[in-house]
Order: sequence, then structure tokens, then C-alpha cells
Amino acid sequence: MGKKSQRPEPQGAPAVRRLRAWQILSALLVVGLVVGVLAVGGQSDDAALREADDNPPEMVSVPGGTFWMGRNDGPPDERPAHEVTVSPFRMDATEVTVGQFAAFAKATGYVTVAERAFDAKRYPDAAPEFRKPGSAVFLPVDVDVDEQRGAWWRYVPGASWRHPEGPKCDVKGKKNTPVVQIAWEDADAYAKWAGKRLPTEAEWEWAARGGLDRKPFCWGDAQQGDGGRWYANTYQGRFPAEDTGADGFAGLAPVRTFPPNGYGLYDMSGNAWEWCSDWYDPEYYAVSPKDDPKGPATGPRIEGESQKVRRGGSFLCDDGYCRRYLPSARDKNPTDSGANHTGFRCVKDGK
Ligand SMILES: [Ca+2]
Repeated sequence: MGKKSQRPEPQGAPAVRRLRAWQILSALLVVGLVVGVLAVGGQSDDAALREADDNPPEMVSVPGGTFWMGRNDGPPDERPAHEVTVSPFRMDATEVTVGQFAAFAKATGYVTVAERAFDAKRYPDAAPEFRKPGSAVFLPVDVDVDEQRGAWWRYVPGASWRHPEGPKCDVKGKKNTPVVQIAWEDADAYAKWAGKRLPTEAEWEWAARGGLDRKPFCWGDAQQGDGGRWYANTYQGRFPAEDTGADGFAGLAPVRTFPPNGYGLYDMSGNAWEWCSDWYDPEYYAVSPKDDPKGPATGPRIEGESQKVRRGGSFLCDDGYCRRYLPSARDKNPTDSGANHTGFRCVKDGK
């Protein structure tokens, strides 16, 4: 499981090594299409670094307090709703951007999981098509979401934060969009370099609620699009075939495009998934301590390995299939798996 067998989408996306034959053929076709342009991708790596923005994300103060975490009318892993007290902390107002991550890569030479050469010791069972550096990319397809779950994901060689959708795509002019194709390991490395850390799941949900008590959305009760108002970058249209971009964006939006929540935090719903420090355990809420919970010591093995929590949903969350842009919604992924909808933001202790 992991980087060589992506499982980037919630709700049952299959591990790549279990893909049906037609999907593998499709993946091989993608390999063929991109091999010819890999050299071009390599040349544009410097272009990604030229987007470097030495201004770190602005941080905002999130007060301490007690709130109801989870909900009792949601999926099983959001139950039971339980009271949690969180100490005050500071949080990046936005998701870490391409420019900010480029500054990190430029300063440290850090190589993300998606960019690393294949490690046969770590992935002894990887199929040949997954032995090139790369990552998972969403591709629109006209399928029944229940019949062919995860058919909209492809492993694309050359996909990385510098080329989020593969070698033909780059980040030129996108320094203010969230960095994506970030595995948990990458987010953790950036946080340490920046003198910060990833938020706990409890901190993240408390922050996302923005001072509201048990509201369904980070902004309150209104539905996306009501009265022509859009509160977050999510997916409209027929998933996964066509994103109409009714909210203004089919794909990532620059940070600060949509209104902030009550704590001045942008994109706590939608745009890009955000990694948390906790291991994912669907039953953790039943045993969670009340004060500053930090998650279980490790998570149960899911398809072979423990996974880390990610929160907030992405531009691919739609109301029919994946309504994971709610403040209570939980998701997880292996520590070495990114995708073109997964990024992060950091926190710091103190007021
Ligand atoms: Ca959108």
C-alpha cells in the first residue's frame, strides 16, 4: 500500500495493485503518453523553484476552548460526538502554497516522496508500472461511482508538487495556489523546517468550526450556492465526469479566494485536503481523552498499513458522492501517498 498503490479518495477507492485489467491498461497508456515528455518536465523543475515565495503563511491566533467534536448523525467514524478541550495555538491562515513550498525545496533540496527514485526495499511488491517516480492524479471519467469506485484515479509518472497533474502540467504563475501532491512525510518535513508542526485532528476541527457550535458547515448553516453565494471551492456537476466549476473553479483556487471562517482561516473546507498529525482510527472518538487529544498511539492497519488523518475535503468534494468538506468529516491516507488534491497547513503552540 502507499505511494506505489495509491488510495487517495475516500469511500472505497481501490488500491492500485488491485485495479482491474482495463484500469491497468489505461494506466499503461498514461505511462506511454508521458514518457516522451518527462525530459521536458525535468527542465521545468527550476521553473517551480522560481515561484519561491519567502513569505511564510500568515498565522492567526486560535483561542482555546471546549467544543463538541464529531457528530452523531454522520458516518460511523464521526461518532460519538464528544466534548473536547483544546489549548490555544496559532495556525497558518491558508494552506501552504506552491510558492512557500518552493522556498522550502530551494532552501533544503528536499525531495518529496513522489519525486524519489523507486525503493525496491520499501516496495518489494510494486508492479512494474509503479516503479517510476510519480503520484495519483484525478482524471474525469464517466462512470457509476458505486460500480467503479476510484476509477477516476491514475498513477501518473512524473506527477509531483512541481507537476501536479503530470509532466505536461506545471506550477508557473501558481505560487499562490495550495501546494498539492504532498505526502504526510513531506508535510511533516516542511513543518519541522518552518519551526511548526502539523495540527492534531482535534485542533483542526476546533479551528475549522471557527467559533460556531455544532454547525454543519465551517460557515454555519447555508448550503453551497444558496442565493448565489459560494463559501468554499468544491465540485459541482456530475462527479466524476464533469465539474461545472459553478463556484468559479474547476480545480484548485488560489488561497484567500473564498471567505475566511470566524477565526480568519481560509479554505478549511474544500480546495485541498490537509494532513493532521494523528493516526487514523475510526473508533478513536469512543476513547479519546477530553483535553488536547493527540490521536491513538498508532492506527489500525487499513489495507496493510496504518494511515494518517487528513481533513477538510478538496475541490473534488461533491454533495452527492463525497461531502467531505464538512468540519466533522474525517479521512485518511498512507503516510507516503499524495494526490493532486492533497496539501496541508501548519500550527504552532501558544497564543
Ligand atoms: Ca470548484
